[in-house]
Amino acid sequence: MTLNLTPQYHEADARYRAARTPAERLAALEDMWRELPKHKSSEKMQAELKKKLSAARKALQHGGKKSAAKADPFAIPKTGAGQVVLLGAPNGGKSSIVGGLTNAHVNIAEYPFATPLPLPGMVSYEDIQIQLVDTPPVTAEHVPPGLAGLWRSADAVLVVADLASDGVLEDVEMCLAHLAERQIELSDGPRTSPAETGASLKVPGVVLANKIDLPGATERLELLREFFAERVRIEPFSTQAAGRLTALPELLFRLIRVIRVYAKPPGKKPDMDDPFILRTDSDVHELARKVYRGLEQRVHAARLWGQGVADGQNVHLDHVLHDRDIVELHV
Ligand SMILES: Nc1nc2c(ncn2[C@@H]2O[C@H](COP(=O)(O)OP(=O)(O)OP(=O)(O)O)[C@@H](O)[C@H]2O)c(=O)[nH]1
Ligand SMILES: [Mg+2]
Repeated sequence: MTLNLTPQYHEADARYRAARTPAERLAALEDMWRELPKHKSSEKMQAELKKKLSAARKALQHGGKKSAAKADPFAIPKTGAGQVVLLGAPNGGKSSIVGGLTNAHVNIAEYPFATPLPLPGMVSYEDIQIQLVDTPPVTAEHVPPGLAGLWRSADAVLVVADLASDGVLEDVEMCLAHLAERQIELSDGPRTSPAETGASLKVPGVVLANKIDLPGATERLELLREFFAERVRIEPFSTQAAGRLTALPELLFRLIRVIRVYAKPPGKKPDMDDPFILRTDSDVHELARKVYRGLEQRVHAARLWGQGVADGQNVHLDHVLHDRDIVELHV
């Protein structure tokens, strides 16, 4: 019997193969484990995966005991609903964006190359947190080692363009070229791995055209649109405009392409404080997997309160869920 592996499994497998640190390896393996169908015909794969998981956990513990100086500063373990990584030329405003939305102690400076290492912060969006990673700048000649690994494993990449700079077109071209050199493309759709497309890894991404508040910025924005609109979405932005800053978390949420689903025990109120985070287009099966972790076969029916159904309607387990759906799983 052939195993029906999900696209998410293949994507996690690709991440596992590309992983450079124990933390990345473990995160990818955990995703593979979650995605692997747990039935008789996958027993061999389950056993192999368990072995790899246990080795990866040991490697991580071992690594943790070694001197902290050896920890890879470019390995940023994912936390929250998704990880968005910034990318841009010096002085574009990357640290200002992370500083404006999170409590991370970023270094914002008028001079370039102010950020030497990646630094994550957590952005609040309604009832979830999204990880936003400040990064050191890239130039045509130099990409800090380890940064490409972050782009590859990110749930989304935000290219920060500096509308105050006459070189903004070249800078965006340079960022896209660094990605393309590593077979990474920014997409307006879902993340797709080379295993499925046979081509580049597609990572959701947007160009944030920053400093729209400055004179001359509108003209440069038009130029950016003229040159890049067919390849990537361009959003004007300013860290100096409160309205634009407060709108950014929603853009991040759309970019990472997840939905929030609330589980409701039969006969009880749903837990509205702690949503389950699923990829967009997930079905009830996937929720069952998250909730029951290996025992999801026990779920045989579901009722739904949410988009496109009557309250409490019975739905099939392959019913596709939407953001903010409430689901009662029956075992
Ligand atoms: N006018 C204006 N200035 C901004 C905006 N965003 C950032 N700046 C300024 O731009 C300069 C650079 O900001 P940073 O956030 O340090 O830029 P960065 O991209 O992190 O720079 P590196 O870490 O050196 O790559 C600082 O002087 C900021 O105050 C904006 O939206 N409008
Ligand atoms: Mg910086």
